[in-house]
Amino acid sequence: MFRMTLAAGATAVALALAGQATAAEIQVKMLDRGAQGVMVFEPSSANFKVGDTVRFLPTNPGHNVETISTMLPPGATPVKGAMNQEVVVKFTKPGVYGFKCLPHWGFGMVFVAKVGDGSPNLAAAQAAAAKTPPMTKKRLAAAFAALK
Ligand SMILES: [Cu+2]
Repeated sequence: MFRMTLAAGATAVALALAGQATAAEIQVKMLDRGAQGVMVFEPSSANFKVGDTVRFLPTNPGHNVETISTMLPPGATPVKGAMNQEVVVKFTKPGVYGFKCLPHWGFGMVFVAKVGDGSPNLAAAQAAAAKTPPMTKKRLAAAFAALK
């Protein structure tokens, strides 16, 4: 019994160390309909560490993903995916990254990534979000609210 407990403890430590060394990937679906309504990225926001990646999956056709120019950390590279294209973005700079589906921007089809504590442009990104069309603004506010 004592030996089993020790082994379980060692496994937990090994897993914790592996978690620190391995960058995480979060998958985001592009959907015609999701839990938040029509034309959504699901999930609509997530927290990342520098070095993590996000993979946008064209689950339903008719969507693309590209960065929102006013919601990008200083020095970060803009991204523009083609329609129905899977896009993988590795976050090399801390800050807030806004993504949109161009055809459904007005519907509020947006995704927000907060990398690290987001501090380089968190305030600027939230100020930019407040100036977007009504449905977009509402979805962006919900996306920010769901972040840690
Ligand atoms: Cu779309």
